[in-house]
Amino acid sequence: MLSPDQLKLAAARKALEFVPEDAIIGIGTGSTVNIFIEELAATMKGRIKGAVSSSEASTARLKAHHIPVFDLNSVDEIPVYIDGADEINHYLHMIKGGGGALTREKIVAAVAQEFICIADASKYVDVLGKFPVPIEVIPMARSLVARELVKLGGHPELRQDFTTDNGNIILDVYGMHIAKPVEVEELINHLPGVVTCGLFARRRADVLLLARESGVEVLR
Ligand code: ABF
Repeated sequence: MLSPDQLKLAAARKALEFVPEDAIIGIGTGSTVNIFIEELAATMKGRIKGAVSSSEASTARLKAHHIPVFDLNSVDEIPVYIDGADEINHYLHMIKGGGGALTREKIVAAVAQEFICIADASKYVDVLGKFPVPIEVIPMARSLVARELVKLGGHPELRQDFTTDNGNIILDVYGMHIAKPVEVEELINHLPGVVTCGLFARRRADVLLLARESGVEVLR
């Protein structure tokens, strides 16, 4: 039986096949992406121009491997964005942000032509919502947003001792019934004080590289 890290490695290696040469690619955040960065550095370092990163943590890891990191504002196009997910459904809608980098992830994903999600089979679900939905909130709006989320049927909890790369807080919302991810994403994103929520439904993944015991499935 393969370990979780072996499954992540299998998905990460498969993702290398989607990386175009000489391009600036988007890089997400998390333990699966960390493995991807190691593989990228080992096999393709000189063959890409560099990366746009979705977090300080990934930036540090890329720089440690001497992979050039570009400011998104200086980049016109990103052919592929490689990132993990906390949950992903059959329509390739995702919950992301367990690592707290959801806003920058959503920004880079919005620029990318193709979003490649790398995940092991434990992340693949019929209905999103068992994993709490992370929401980045401007600190002064914490109570207001929490009250509104309760009205939407959620149970928000402040992520303790955590500040995002943008200086904000995270509310993790438990118990949301997410039958219609696009609608729920829009409802939450319209609350004043919300920077963005960790539902990636309006901009879903284009390709899911799903690592199973039997191999990596490519789902579109
Ligand atoms: C990131 O990857 C996050 O949005 C999500 O929280 C995380 C999944 O992490 P891991 O690969 O460690 O399971 O993109």
